[in-house]
Amino acid sequence: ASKIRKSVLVSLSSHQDVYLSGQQLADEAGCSRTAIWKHIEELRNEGFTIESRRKKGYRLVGRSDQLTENDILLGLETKTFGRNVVYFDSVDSTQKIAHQLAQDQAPEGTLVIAEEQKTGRGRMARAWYSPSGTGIWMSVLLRPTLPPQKAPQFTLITAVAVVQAIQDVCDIQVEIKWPNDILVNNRKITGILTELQADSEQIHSLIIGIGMNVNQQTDDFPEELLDIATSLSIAKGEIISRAKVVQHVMFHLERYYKIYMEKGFAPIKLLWESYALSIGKHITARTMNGTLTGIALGITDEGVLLLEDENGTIHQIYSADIEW
Ligand code: BT5
Repeated sequence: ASKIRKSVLVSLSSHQDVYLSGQQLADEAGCSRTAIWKHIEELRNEGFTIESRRKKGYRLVGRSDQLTENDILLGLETKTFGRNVVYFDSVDSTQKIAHQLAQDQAPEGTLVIAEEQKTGRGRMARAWYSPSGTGIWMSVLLRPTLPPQKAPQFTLITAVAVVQAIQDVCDIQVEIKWPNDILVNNRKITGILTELQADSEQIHSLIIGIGMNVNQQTDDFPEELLDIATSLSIAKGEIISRAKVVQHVMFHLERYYKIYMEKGFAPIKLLWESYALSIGKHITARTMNGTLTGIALGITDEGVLLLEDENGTIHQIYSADIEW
């Protein structure tokens, strides 16, 4: 049934300037006219605005900004990433669901996405604010054949993909703050959380969580985020299609994942550094083992941050929050 619905949607969206008769749609989808009528109703329930005119047929006039499977699939230009969509109106955390699906043998590229997260999470058990209707809260499942030490690189690969997706859709200036923040005007617009299931030799599953503020306006943020967070819509001054952002993130993530698996981290590292804010700056890094200050020299081929302190000692930092 969902295959027919997709076919109807594709027909309608590729002929938005004309009416298509029920018969035409039925022929293209290979089903009866009665079935078409039922699928049109279903599509309307999913938020598509479809006009119907007697004797003329149907025409797609618009869509609401939803993130259901069809919203994401229509216009998606990937081979595998985001092809299997698991959607929720509300969920505790898409990371948690993706971990479960990883164990249930879900295919690589599976995308778990929710309109709202009740207990969205950041690194080190911090909370990630994920209200309904305005953001993108999603987790992507990957199964690279790599040792677990490579996992942190995926945060950086994802950051590059997100930057390019934002540039495609919104054409605004964004920057990366090592390791997992994407900033606009020095405020956080996206956070990335890479988790894994692995043994000591090999990654079994990588779960990449991406939280993007898209259509929030200033009043929508809670007090404690007012000074540190922003959204694409605030930066751009218009409402942004979330489905389109998701499609572009999937496209670039798939592309960079392929480049990475074929050519290694070097090409990604170059791009990453071109978007990074912190390199060359005097920074403070708060790690689990204490605080370090010095100059951020760059990242290694493993994605580790190099910090040179005032004695000239170079420290390798695997995980930290940085400030400058
Ligand atoms: C992160 O952690 O930035 C990773 C966020 C990952 C969220 C995604 S959403 C889909 C998937 N499912 C999940 O449950 N999580 C992932 P971290 O670097 O630890 O930053 C967390 C900090 O960011 C918090 O302590 C707040 O200060 C701030 N913060 C929380 N919500 C925010 C928001 N919506 N926008 C900007 N900043 C936020």
